[in-house]
Amino acid sequence: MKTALVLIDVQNDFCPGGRLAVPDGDAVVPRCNALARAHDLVVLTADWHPPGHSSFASTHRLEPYSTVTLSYGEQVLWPDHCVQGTEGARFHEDLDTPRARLVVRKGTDPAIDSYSAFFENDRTTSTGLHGALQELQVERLVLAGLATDFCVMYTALDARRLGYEVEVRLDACRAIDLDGSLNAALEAMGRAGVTLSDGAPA
Ligand code: VGL
Ligand code: ZN
Repeated sequence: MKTALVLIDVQNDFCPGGRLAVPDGDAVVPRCNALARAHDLVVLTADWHPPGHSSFASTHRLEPYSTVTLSYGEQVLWPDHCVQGTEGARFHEDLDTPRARLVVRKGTDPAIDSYSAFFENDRTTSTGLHGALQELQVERLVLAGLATDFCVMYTALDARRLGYEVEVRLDACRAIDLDGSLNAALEAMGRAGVTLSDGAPA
């Protein structure tokens, strides 16, 4: 079965010192590099927002981590992060994936956030990744990166819905963990039939 490794949002703003730093986020970098060396097909995703994006608290003059209702439903508001073309939006400088074949940028529509690498948060706007993976005859995905409880989880759940076998390498992920969101994410992924692994031999 053909497998793709998808490395999610290993960007400066999600690492210590970044605008939406995930605790210990940079710990995933060497682990993602090792995974990339072990896979033939590597896909990178990048959160890539225009300035004034609707997921930014500053756009609504509200506090970060509050929520608002947008056209597609409830949306958590974040500090400004991963603004197109900025240093914070670049991949971590130690991410070493020279053979990566596809880069998927998401969250580019000012009005719609996108946690999943497949569909934006309106659940219908496609990023194009599924089509690309289908053309490459990929049936199984290995996921790692940031953050376990947002972009990794939404990508994993959409991938299951689309019919992929999915393994999330928890040792190569780190979480934001807002109000128990990490535990909720692990449960949701388990229920959806995602294999949660830590890289130890089975
Ligand atoms: C992410 C919050 C906002 C993520 C992206 O990559 O998990 N989280 N934008
Ligand atoms: Zn974002």
